[in-house]
Amino acid sequence: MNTPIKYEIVKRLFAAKDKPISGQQLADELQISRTAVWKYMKQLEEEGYEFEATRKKGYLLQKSPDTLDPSKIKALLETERFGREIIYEESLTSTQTIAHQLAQEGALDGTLVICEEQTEGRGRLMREWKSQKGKGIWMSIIMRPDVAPYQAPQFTLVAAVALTYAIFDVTGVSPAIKWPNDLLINGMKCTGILTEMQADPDRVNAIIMGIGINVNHQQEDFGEEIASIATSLRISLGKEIDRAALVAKILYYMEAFSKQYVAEGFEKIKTLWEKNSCTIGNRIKATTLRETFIGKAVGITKDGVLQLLLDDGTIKEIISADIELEK
Ligand code: BT5
Repeated sequence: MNTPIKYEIVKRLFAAKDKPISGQQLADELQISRTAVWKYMKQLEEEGYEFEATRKKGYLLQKSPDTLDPSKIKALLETERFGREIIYEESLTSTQTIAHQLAQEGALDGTLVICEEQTEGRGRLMREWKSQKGKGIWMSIIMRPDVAPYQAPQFTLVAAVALTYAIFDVTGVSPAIKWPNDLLINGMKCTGILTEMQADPDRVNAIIMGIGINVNHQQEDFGEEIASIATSLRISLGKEIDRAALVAKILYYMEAFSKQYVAEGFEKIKTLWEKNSCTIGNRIKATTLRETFIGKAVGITKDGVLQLLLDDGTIKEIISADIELEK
């Protein structure tokens, strides 16, 4: 699908950030007349875009409507493969469930499944993930890296690093990574990651990378169940965020960091992860399916396993758990 010209204009306005672009430059680059540019700008204004337009300097983007229109996401992409195929629906049960089906049917590496609302969004261990309509980013990426099944869990940490970078680029907010799969702002959860896979004994066929981000929620949008633990990017930033621009950046960093992980191993990701983590260095309680351990989180291994220094001086390696800060 070719990108509609209006989104080619949006792409250039986003890329220009706070520098205006002249109508003549847009006309030249897109090989259309000045009048055509003007007509597209009117069309965009009708859709909710706002520009500051000065005769001498040109157009400066002031506000863009918060839509997840796949043409808009595609216009903002800086990737080779990720997001080149997009399945977008108003409402889905869970983007994970749909992505699993599509992966089984042979969907390409980088295929994105995204929606405005999930009716059966889920977290780990089949916990519920609240996915309110039009407020967040509820998406799954089908990835087909050439790795063995034991390397799949590290993709949760790859995603955590990628998301931290993307969120910072688009909003200036720096979330902290809580091992293994949460991003927090001021101790409250704004993002959850769910990594699942389809594999043969020695080879991964697909990783289904589920990402849920509370983006434009206001405090009253969170129901009673999660009001005391959840936050959004908007609450932190104090203004609305363009979700399509954030999705495009996430795809960019996900592609870049997973490529780096596959080509060079986990070491660099591990360093970035530890730098942005709020887990390492703290005394925590880790609850696994069977037991509870208390100790100081001293690091992660090259496989992404959490190392806990217990009070008896031994190191306990935790593969999977829920963790809480311990006073
Ligand atoms: C997670 O699980 O944090 C992974 C969440 C992954 C969600 C995405 S959305 C797109 C894709 N499609 C899906 O169906 N899922 C993925 P976990 O660590 O188990 O945390 C779940 C817990 O987080 C719940 O038990 C609640 O306490 C809390 N929670 C639920 N919804 C939340 C929200 N919107 N914001 C913050 N916390 C929430």
